[in-house]
Amino acid sequence: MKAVYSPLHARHDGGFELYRGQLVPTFETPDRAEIIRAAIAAAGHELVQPREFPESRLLGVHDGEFVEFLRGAHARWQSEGRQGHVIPSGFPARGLRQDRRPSGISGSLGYYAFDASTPIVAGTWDAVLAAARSAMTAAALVAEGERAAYALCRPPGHHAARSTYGGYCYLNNAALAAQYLRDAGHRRVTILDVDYHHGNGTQEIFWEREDVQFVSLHGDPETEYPWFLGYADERGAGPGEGFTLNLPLPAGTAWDAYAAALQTALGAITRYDPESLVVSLGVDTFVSDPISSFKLESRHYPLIGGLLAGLRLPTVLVQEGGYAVAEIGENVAGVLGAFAD
Ligand code: SP5
Ligand code: ZN
Repeated sequence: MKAVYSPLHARHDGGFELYRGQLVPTFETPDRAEIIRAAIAAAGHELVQPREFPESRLLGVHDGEFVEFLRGAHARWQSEGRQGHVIPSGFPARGLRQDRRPSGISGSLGYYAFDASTPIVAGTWDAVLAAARSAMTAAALVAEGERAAYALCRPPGHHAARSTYGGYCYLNNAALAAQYLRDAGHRRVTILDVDYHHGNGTQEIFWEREDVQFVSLHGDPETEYPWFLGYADERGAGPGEGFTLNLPLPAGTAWDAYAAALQTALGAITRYDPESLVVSLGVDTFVSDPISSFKLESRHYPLIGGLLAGLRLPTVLVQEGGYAVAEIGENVAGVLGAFAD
């Protein structure tokens, strides 16, 4: 299949995240994308560059002032004489005001970010925009008739919501792909999120919408990031009630229980009867992922691909997480390969 890739991803590099009491280099590194690129090229997928899009496309999913904040945050941090990377240090938790958007840099950061693991470095915006364009290009290819297309997005996107960022995510690539398909005339679109972590941003963006179904398999937020969303009782609201489905699974989940939950997800998608599918494709469900706790093995990713392809829907696959770098290429290529057969 066509795989959309931009070398601009590599400009997002060198950041540190707060992890268990220490500032450590981010797990989300440029070599992830380069290893995926090599593996899918070796498997015969055709690499294509992202297209240009008017930036107004971003506003179908994101708040305009949020986008401007992300674009300018690093330059502003530097112009105020600060060193290092842009990392927030305080958030509007319970009891603090959430209706104020402070004008200062620290208050703005706390307002827009929801964790301290998502640094902004000098090249972050270039990479973020390239990833968003990659997802929309893959959606355009599918809207134009491709059976499936893959966007090698880096940084990932599913934790980013309308006006918040975190979880290594800045703009929501999968949501932009789904909105692109809606704007191209697909009446109903499903986003299936198989990343280890709940796609809280995607869920929030489509929470009150009936035209985009959100279905997610993920580590139980009682113990797993992002902790504050992704529970089974979250089902959407207003016109969107019943169009969000969360299937949290316990740490340690291996293939049999995972496959059963995936069958439940596929059943819900079939009942919704969408015109196309967007897959938030994280492979941090892999047994040796350094920050996750499922036990899938490399031989299981072609089985996941086969089950997804079996829906027989035009499909956009969008790269999300996966931090076991040595195996990330094989695992992603395993999913993609099932669509060729
Ligand atoms: C896109 C994506 O996969 N983002 C993940 C961001 C996770 N960042 C915080 C990780 C905290 C992990 N806690 C370790 C729990 C070990 N069981
Ligand atoms: Zn993840």
